[in-house]
Amino acid sequence: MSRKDRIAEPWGTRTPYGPGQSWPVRVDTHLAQGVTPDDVNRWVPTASILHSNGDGMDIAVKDGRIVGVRGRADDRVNHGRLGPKDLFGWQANGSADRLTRPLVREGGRLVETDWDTAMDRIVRRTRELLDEQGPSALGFHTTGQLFAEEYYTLGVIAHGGLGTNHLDGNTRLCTATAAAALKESFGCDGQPGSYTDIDHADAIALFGHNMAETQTVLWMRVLDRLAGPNPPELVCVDPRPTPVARAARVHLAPRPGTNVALMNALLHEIIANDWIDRDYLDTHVVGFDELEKRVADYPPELAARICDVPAERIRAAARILGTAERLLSTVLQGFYQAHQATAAAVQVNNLHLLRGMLGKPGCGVLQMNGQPTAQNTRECGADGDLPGFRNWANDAHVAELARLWNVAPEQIPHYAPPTHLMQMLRYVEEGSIRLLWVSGTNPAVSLPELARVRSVLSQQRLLLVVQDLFLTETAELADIVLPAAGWGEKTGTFTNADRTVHLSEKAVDPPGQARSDLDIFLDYARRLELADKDGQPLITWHDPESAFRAWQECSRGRPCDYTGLGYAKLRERGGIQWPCGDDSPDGTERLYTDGGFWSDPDHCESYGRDLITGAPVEPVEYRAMNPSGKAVIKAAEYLPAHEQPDDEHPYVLITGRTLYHFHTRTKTARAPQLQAAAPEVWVELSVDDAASAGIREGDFVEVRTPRGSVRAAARITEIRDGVLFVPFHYGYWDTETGSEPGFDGGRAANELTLTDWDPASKQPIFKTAAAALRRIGPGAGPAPAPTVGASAPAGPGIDGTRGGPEAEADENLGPAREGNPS
Ligand SMILES: Nc1nc2c(c(=O)[nH]1)N[C@H]1C(S)=C(S)[C@@H](COP(=O)(O)OP(=O)(O)OC[C@H]3O[C@@H](n4cnc5c(=O)[nH]c(N)nc54)[C@H](O)[C@@H]3O)O[C@H]1N2
Ligand SMILES: Nc1nc2c(c(=O)[nH]1)N[C@H]1C(S)=C(S)[C@@H](COP(=O)(O)OP(=O)(O)OC[C@H]3O[C@@H](n4cnc5c(=O)[nH]c(N)nc54)[C@H](O)[C@@H]3O)O[C@H]1N2
Ligand SMILES: [Mo]
Repeated sequence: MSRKDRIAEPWGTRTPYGPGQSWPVRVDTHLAQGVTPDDVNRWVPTASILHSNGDGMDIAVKDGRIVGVRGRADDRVNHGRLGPKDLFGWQANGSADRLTRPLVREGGRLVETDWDTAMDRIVRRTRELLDEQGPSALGFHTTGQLFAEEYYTLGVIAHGGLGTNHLDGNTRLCTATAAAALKESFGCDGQPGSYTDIDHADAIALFGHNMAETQTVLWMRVLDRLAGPNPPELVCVDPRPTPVARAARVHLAPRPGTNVALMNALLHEIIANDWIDRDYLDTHVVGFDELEKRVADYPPELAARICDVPAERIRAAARILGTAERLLSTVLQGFYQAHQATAAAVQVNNLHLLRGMLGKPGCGVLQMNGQPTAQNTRECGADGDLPGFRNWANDAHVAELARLWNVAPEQIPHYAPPTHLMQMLRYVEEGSIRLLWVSGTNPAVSLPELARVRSVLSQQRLLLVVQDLFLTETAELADIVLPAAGWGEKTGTFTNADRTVHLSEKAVDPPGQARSDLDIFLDYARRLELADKDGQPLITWHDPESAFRAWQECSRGRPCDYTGLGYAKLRERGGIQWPCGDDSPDGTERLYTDGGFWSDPDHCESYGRDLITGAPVEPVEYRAMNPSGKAVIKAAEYLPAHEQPDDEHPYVLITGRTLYHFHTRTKTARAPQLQAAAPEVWVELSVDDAASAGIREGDFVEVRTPRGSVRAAARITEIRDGVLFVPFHYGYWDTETGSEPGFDGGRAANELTLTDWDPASKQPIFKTAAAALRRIGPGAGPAPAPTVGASAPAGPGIDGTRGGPEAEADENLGPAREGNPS
């Protein structure tokens, strides 16, 4: 057993291992000051909720309160480890400023009320709008942070009960592109690979993914391989000096927004050197010829000019990707939050198809998720898809759902793809959506172009319902605020990025009158008397387990088959990967092991889209292109980002994350160790840019775009020249001004970002905008940015980020065993 300051050392102690060996166990525990393991009354199983990794953990309960957490040694995902956000973030549950009663707006102010009053107002307005305008007046904006049971219930209410097409999640901002890219290439959502591919890979490529800071436990697995015998070679594609970039054999730091040009050059090299698996392509894939023609136009020298990366380095990366025997790739927001998001992400799938590297140990693609339960938002049909990965454009799929729900097929909107979030916002702006119900997300900080978002959400004619744990910036704009129970206070299941399903059990009661999201949605359906076509209640379940059973039934025979899972099995066995049905009672480690895909025209989730225009492919067209259900290679030309730097706005602005905070900080700012590690917003810029602008470390600066401005302290790093980075975690709830910027400028990165999205996935572009930078004056010492991670200062002389005794966690290394060389 050892104790470590896990703010200063986020990844903890190394436990090296070699290829094909099993990852050694290390159990991480953090308990509140003064609490010992003997004091703990119960350990309640769950999984981590502050990223998509799905680390198995137990919540320590003492006297009805959460007092700490411990990783689960036997969990397939983390083998006992936890990251800093999970070790400390649970403290937010017990925060004194949790919402405990419903609030309604009276005379301009939010005042406390009871559940009947709040729910009756929502139900009355719903009825009025249905009568006056029909279901298109109702919109739902949900999240990637509830449980499967809750999404499924919301999906049935919206699609089957109300008949509105306007249901989407913040997953649109997050992993819409992951889903879109998987659908384009394999006909269906669902990660081909598994985290265990890290144990086998001899090369790992991370495309726009700062795994070290955003999936700390998965990065521990990579670090342990790097510290062991025969380590894998890493390729990193990221304009910032992330820990991934520092650990990489080859780091490509492209100009933001140029991923497609870079990918095309990498594929050009792979084809030119004949590093391709012709048998695999002939048997299992369509579309190779088009790709070959397309990438012929992208020699490394061309990409080198577009991306401003040395051609030799592109060749070096291509050699690793092209000659690896077991290649694992991961893709995340550096690719997804861009103007050619799907086009770029699909090229990573193409790389694996070219090399026949799918469905074998070490050969996976992880089109990553970000949020803990984003996979469920997508599966359960709460994000702009129909549940069970059903195809809205396939009448047989809609009929199947109609049978399951006992409603008429016409009741389920399928005249067009479900409305994407940015379009919903437009409908609110124009006044056709009059009731917007926001659950588990904070759009007044997380959506692009916040000045517009605030004005859209605060319109008089809109009834805005916000269901949250805290009075967020969005809740402050609401007409009705519903207090929700969170993780640890309710039971349900959720699925991580490698398809591992965990049961998360209720450990403690929610505060005050807060209720689970499931109970709130069920109550709404009951009060509205939503009925099936025989006049019976549409919703036939009443609690988490019965909701899960209904969802299992919906998933039957579909790629995400849950029928072999159940609460009892999940309790007994911990995390299990779907599909899990009659043929696969133990779950499924890797998809597509036999080169068979779910892309058959009758079976597939989507017929795909044109990557450049986003236009949906017609069913007949798809049938002609892919009659026998093979994987699909789609090529794309590079197009420049829409907003380019000019004299007035000479920098490219990108936004993203730091290790210590989660999103809009509603949880992590309420955990003292995490908040202290990254207390205020900052802006990163390069050594040369700082020198030419006369800016020194810690100076107070203003970043401005045509949308707005942010004021922050400058952190000088090894980021590439011409690029500014602002973390998007800092809104206004913990400032004097509340929901809006102060008189001297903003703090939220999204004051700066633009209203624009990828044509295929409709995911907004958070990672390219043209910006100006101006020095305002000296700061009070170095910027408040962590020294750990991508925000590490370029020069010496700045104290390292530490947590001190309060941030210590126990690390219990498992017994040395085979596979553990130390
Ligand atoms: N600590 C922490 N962890 C989290 C979260 C969190 O808020 N905090 N959120 C979770 C969620 S929901 C998500 S979606 C994930 C996101 O996880 P990541 O995608 O890893 O995080 P980001 O910081 O948004 O972006 C990743 C990288 O993209 C790079 N990038 C920017 N522009 C470009 C470009 O044009 N090309 C390339 N190749 N790279 C570019 C940035 O420099 C950045 O390092 O993290 C999850 N985990
Ligand atoms: N500029 C910029 N903007 C971005 C990004 C970026 O990289 N740059 N990333 C985007 C991405 S990937 C994401 S995922 C989004 C995240 O953006 P948001 O979803 O807006 O951010 P969160 O802070 O996670 O908001 C979740 C809310 O749900 C509440 N909550 C937590 N658990 C529960 C629960 O069980 N029930 C209910 N009802 N509420 C709950 C929390 O208190 C919080 O207010 O931001 C996006 N916006
Ligand atoms: Mo996300």
